[in-house]
Amino acid sequence: MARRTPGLLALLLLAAGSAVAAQELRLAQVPVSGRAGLDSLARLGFEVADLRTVAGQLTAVIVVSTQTERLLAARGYPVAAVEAAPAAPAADTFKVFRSFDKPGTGIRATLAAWAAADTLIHVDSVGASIEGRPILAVKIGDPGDSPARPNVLFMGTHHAREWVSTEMAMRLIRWLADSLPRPLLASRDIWVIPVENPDGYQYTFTASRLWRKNRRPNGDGTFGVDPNRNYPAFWGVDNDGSSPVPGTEIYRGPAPGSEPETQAVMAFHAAHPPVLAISYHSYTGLVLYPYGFRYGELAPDQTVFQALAGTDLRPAVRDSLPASTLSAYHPGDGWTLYTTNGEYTDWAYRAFGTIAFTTELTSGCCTPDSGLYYGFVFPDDSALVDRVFRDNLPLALAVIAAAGDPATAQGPSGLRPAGARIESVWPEVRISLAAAAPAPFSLSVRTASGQMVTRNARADSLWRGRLRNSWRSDLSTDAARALRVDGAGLAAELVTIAGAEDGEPAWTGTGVGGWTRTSDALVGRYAWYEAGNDTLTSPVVDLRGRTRVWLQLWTKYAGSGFALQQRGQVQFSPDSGRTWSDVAALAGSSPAWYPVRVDLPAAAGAAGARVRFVDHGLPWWLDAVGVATDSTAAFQLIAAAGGADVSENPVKGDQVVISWAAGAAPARVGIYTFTGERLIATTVAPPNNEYVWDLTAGGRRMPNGAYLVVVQVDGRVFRRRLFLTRTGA
Ligand code: 0X9
Ligand code: ZN
Repeated sequence: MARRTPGLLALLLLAAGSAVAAQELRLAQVPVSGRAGLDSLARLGFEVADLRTVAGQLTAVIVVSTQTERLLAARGYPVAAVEAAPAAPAADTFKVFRSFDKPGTGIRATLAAWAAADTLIHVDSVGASIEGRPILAVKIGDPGDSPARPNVLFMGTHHAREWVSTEMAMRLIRWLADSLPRPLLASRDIWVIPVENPDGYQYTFTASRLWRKNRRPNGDGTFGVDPNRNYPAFWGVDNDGSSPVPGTEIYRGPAPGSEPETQAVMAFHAAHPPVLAISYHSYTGLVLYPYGFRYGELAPDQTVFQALAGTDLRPAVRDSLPASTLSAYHPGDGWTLYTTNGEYTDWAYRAFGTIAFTTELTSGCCTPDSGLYYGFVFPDDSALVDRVFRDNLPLALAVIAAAGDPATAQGPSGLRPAGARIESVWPEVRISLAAAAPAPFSLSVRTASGQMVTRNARADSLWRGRLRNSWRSDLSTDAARALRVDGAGLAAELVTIAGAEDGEPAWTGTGVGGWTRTSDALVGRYAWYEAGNDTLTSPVVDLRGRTRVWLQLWTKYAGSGFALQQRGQVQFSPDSGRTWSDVAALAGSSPAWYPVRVDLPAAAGAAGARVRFVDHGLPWWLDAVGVATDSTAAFQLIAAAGGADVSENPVKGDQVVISWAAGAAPARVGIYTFTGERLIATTVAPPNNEYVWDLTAGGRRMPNGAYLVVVQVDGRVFRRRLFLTRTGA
C-alpha cells in the first residue's frame, strides 16, 4: 500500500471548494403520519435522524438546507426549526474532537505520531478521497498481513457529522495496542479505518457541522454522495433505501461504487477480506446487521449475528450515557430501523461473507442550555466519549475473538449461535443448515389430515451465508403439521398451531380494547393485532412426554427504531399461567411478516404450558403461532416400538415413506409385487432410517393393488403389506 499525498488537482479542488459558500444545514422537524409518511420523506431523499411525538403528532427530525427545505414546503410539509444551525467553529478548538487535517493533533497527525512511537501501530493509506485526502487504515499488531490470521475491520465516520464514531475508532486503536491480550493480538489481523469519509469530516469542522456525505461535486450545483448508499450490493434497488436525486442526504451516486472513498474500502476488502467488521455511526443506540435492503428479509447467518449483537431480551451493548432513555442498544436486522440499499454491511456480507455490523452509537440526550438533545452534535466531553467507548468495547472484543471460528462465537451477553434447526414448519418451511451441508434434499411433510407428502427445498443465493444456509420449501406445504428433513437428521412437529381462525380454542385477551382479530393475516382469514398495552394468552398445552420444545411465531410490527420503549414481550409459563418468564422481546419497525423461533427449554414435559404476548404500545401482529418439538416421533409410529412403518396405508398419494428404528448397520429395503416380483432393492445407512418410495418414478404410475415391503435391519426382518388405492392408477 502506497502512502499518498494530495495531488495538485486535489489542492486546486480544495481551494475551489472553499470559495463556494457553505450550504447551511440545520435540524428541522416535520409532522409525518406513520410508515407511509416516513417512506415518502425517504423518497424525497431525507435521512430521518429521529422521531418524536410533538403535541401528540408523530414528527420526524431531518437535516435541511435552504434548498431542501423549499422542496418540502412545495410538497406541503410544514417545516419547523429544532434549533439554529450549529455555528461552524472558527477553528479546531474542541477538547475532544479534532479535524482530519488539524496540524499536530488532527486525526492524520495523531495517527502518524502513534505509528512513530508505537511498534504495534502501523498506518497506511488504502486510497484517496475526492479532495485527495488519504483513507487511512491502521493495523494493530504485526505490520504484515498473514493469510493464517483472520482479518477483523472497524470503521468510523462514513457520515461526516458523526464525530463520535471516529473517536470510538481512535480509542479502540489505542486500547488494542495497549491492552489487548497479546496471544489474541498475535492471532488476528486487526484493522481500523477511523475516517472513511475524510473530506466530509473535514468539512464539518471548517464549514458545515451537519454535513453528512462526501464532497463530490455532483455537476448540478449540489455536492456529495452518501458513502453508505454507494456500495455495489442492492445498489439503487428502490428509492426508499437511497435516492437518485443528487442534492439529497441519501444520494446513492451515479453508479455502484462510483466514489473513490467507496473504492478504497472495496479494494481493502479484496486485499484483506474481513471475517467480521463493525462500521460505527451515530446516534440512535442500535446494533444492526444484514439484511437491511428489504423489510422482513432475514440473513441466513442470523443466528451468528444474534449471538454477537444479542437480542432485545439479551442485548450486547449497554448504554450508560447519563441522559440516555434506554439502558441498552437495540440489536436487529437493518430494516428494523429503515431500509437502505448500497449500504456497507449488506455489501460486505454479500461480497465477502463478512459478519458485518452497523453500530449506531448513542449521543446522550439533553444539552444543559437548550434542554434539547445532542443528536449528531455529541458533547465535547471526554468522560462521555469514554463511556461510549467502554460500552462498546465488549462487542468489539467479542468480534475479534469470534474471528477464529465464528460458528462458536460468543457474544457479550453470553449468546452462542444455534445449531442446524427447523425455524418454521408452517405456513412456510424454513430450515437453517450448515453452509457446508449437502445441497438439495427432500422434505417429508405430514399434513393436518395425516397425509404424507414429499417436497423439495431450495436455498436461493440470498439465503446462502457464511456459516448457514436457509432452506425453504419450493412448494406450498398447506396445513403442514410435521416435517422431516430427509438426510439431515432433523424433524419437527407442531403440537399446536393457532392464528385467530374460527374454530380454534379461544385465546384470552381478545375483545374490546384488547387484541383483536384482523383480516390483515399472514395465512388463513385472520391474524391477531394489538396497538396498546394488552396481553394475549394461549390456552394450556399438554407437553408431557415432549422434549426439545420451541415456539414458532410469525410476526410483524409497526414500531420505530427511534421509539424503542414500544415493545412486544413474549412470555412462557410451565404451570398454566401461575408463573411467567420472558422468552423474547421485539422492537423497531417490521412492516413485513417474518418467522421467529424461540426455544423453550423450560417447556419440556410441562402439563400446563402456556405462552402469552404482552404488548407495550407496539402496533403488533401475530399469526401461525405454534408450540413445536424437535422430534422424529411423528414419523416413527411403529418404529418407536422397534418395528417398521409406512406413512400411509392404503396409499392415496404419490409417495410413501417407509421408516424403521435405525440400527447400527445399513438397513436393506425390498419392495415386491404380491406375485413376488422385486421392484426395489436398496440399502440405507444409519442415521437415516427411512426410504421414500416414489410411485411415479420413471414416469410410470405404479398400478393399484397389494405390495410387500421388507426391511432388514441388524438381523431383524419387518414385513408390511401395502395397498395402493390411488385414483386414476
Ligand atoms: O442510514 C444509515 O446509513 C445508517 N444510519 S445513520 O443515521 N448513521 O445515517 C444506518 C445504516 C444501517 N442499515 C440499515 N438501517 N438498513
Ligand atoms: Zn451514519
